[in-house]
Amino acid sequence: MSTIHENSKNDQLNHSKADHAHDPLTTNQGVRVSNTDDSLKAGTRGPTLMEDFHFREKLTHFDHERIPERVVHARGFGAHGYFQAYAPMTEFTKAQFLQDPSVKTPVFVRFSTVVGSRGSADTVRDVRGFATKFYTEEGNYDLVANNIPIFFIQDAIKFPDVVHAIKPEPHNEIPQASAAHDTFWDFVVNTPETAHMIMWLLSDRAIPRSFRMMEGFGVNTFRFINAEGKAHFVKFHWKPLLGVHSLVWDEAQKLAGKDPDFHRRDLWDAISNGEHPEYELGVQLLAEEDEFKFDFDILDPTKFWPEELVPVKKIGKMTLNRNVDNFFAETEQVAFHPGHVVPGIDFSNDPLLQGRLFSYLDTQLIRLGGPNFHEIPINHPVAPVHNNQRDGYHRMTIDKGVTSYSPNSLQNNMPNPAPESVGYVHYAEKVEGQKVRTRSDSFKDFFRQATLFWNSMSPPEKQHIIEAFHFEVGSVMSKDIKQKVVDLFNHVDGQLASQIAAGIGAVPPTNPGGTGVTTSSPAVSQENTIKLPQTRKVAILAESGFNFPEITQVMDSLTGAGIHFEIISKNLGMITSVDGRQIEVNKTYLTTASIKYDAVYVTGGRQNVDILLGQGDSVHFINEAFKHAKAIGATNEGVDLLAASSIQGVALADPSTTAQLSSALGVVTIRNASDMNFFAQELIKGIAQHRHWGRQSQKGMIPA
Ligand code: HDE
Repeated sequence: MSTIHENSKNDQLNHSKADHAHDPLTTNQGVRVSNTDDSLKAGTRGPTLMEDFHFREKLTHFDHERIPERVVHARGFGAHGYFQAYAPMTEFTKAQFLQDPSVKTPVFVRFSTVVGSRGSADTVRDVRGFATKFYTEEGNYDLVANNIPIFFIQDAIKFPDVVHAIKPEPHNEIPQASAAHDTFWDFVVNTPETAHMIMWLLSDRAIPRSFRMMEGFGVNTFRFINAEGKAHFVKFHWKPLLGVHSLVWDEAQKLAGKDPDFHRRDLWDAISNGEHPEYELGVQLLAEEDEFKFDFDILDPTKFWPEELVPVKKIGKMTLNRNVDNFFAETEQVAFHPGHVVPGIDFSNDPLLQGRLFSYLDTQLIRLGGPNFHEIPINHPVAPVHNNQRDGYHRMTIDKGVTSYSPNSLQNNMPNPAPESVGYVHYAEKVEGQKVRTRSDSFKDFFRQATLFWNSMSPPEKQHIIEAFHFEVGSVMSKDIKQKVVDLFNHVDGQLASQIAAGIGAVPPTNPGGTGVTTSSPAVSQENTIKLPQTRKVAILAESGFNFPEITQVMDSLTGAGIHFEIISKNLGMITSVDGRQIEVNKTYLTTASIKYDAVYVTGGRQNVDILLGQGDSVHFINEAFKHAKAIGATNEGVDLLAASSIQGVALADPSTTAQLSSALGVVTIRNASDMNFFAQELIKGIAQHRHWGRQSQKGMIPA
């Protein structure tokens, strides 16, 4: 079988106008246009004439530029890349793209939020979509995943209900991109199967630091089928090589105003810088005979398979290495569908998955204007397409010949069905049953895994969940709904319910409840993730009067660790060191803020620090970074700015000591030192930690 090189898809997608950049402007009929700035008028001050075909065509096309946004996942951002398997997966699946480690299968990924409209902010609290299209040599395979491994509901027939409840309320279209309102929580308290998903939604998972630092989960149970027809149940995972990291809520909210494009900018910049995000594809495999081995139903999409029970086997790696050329043509027009599978991948009877198999094609027919959207370059497979489907809106293919039916003898019945050895053959699962509209009893445990998740959280993660309840449910108007939230989560954990009640003015449970589950699943806590300094971003606060060797030594060490930095100053332009050397400023306190960085460094120099001390913005920058638990470093006189801030509970380097490093809770300082490398390495360690939760107790005291 021929090998597909990622470039072949790239070439196919690259029929861009850029190739004709020097050709003159034309109409859509190819007629050259000599003036596109003035409409055709009867006299310079007279009326516009109907016969101005260029004007009419230009305006008509513009008037029709928008297509309906996706009903959910409207705001998204995509990138190209490739996938490579680690080793043949022949034992479990015959899918070709999972066999040969030398084959690079082209992919397109679209990350998204679920609830907000196309123009909403990136950093809202929400589930993130993580949809991947593999352009395999056997046809397109779509892994349409989310960054949370479970879902709100168990049956797809309830999807319109949960989406209507969480979307802005219908009478006033408020609030945008938020679950913090009455209709959503009304749905939750009346739908106890949502309890587990709510725990995840109110956890740090719903405010990721970056698309590059997010896991992906196929959520539904699928099947792998090998060449002998043997099946295994399978759950899909994406594991980012940079680890799983989140923002804090205050930061996420502020970013929504100061940089609504925070996540898309982060992904775009990383790929442009050659820091290609990588994710390992993992599978949890379960033999058919083990279907009933667990105390949850493996077809229930409100349950995950704890990794400690079913380990994740890493089977390949995806690298995202190319930004799109055109957002609309690629990211907006891409159409994913969990039903786009290739031989070797099949479905289970998960009732959410079964419903999804209907919905995606249906919604795309209206969104993309008819049945031919598979011909749009971003959706077109690299595998050849031959069938008897014809016509319809926007047909691109010019089909030849007289037959568009089967069987036919005029063209030897072509195109002929493929032999079973290569064609898609559905898994011959035996199915029997009465037609019923009821749910299996095995789906009726709504709370045990919610408790398991709660037990698995570290103390700061638990605290964040409680604060999220206080914000979300605290924004609900109905006292009755607020009380019912406490009652519902008392089924999960009595202490959790009491803590929720305390912040929202509700009555704590008289009989603290729970499920009795005492186990935990360490793999779901982000505290146990990979921690690296690479690709992190540091703000360097500096004004004229800094020490050139001091700042450049720190900058060099950061660069050496793969960390980016920006110089932030009162004004754009150049700042001058004590010995007259200049550095260019990247951002001012107006064009950026601490929330856009992972860490902050204050450099020394008496005059520099005296200016910083006189700027409320500089002090606020430090306070905010401290409150958000980020690494903070200062050298020499720079430590004075930290001393003047509201930082508490950590010792700073003493002016009387020489080159003695002080480092606690991610605050790293040194005075009277000439070699900065020692300091920089300690700061880099602090940056790699992502956040320093030991400051959690001081958080409430910091005015920022
Ligand atoms: Fe989707 N979902 N969904 N979903 N979904 C859509 O399809 C739907 C579900 C997911 O970047 C829609 O083309 C139903 C789970 C992603 O273009 C729509 C149910 C998971 C994306 C739809 C679910 C997802 C969508 C809207 C059963 C995680 C964005 C636009 C309750 C595994 C793909 C579109 C992109 C998009 C239906 C639940 C992931 C309406 C009926 C579970 C990542 O067809």
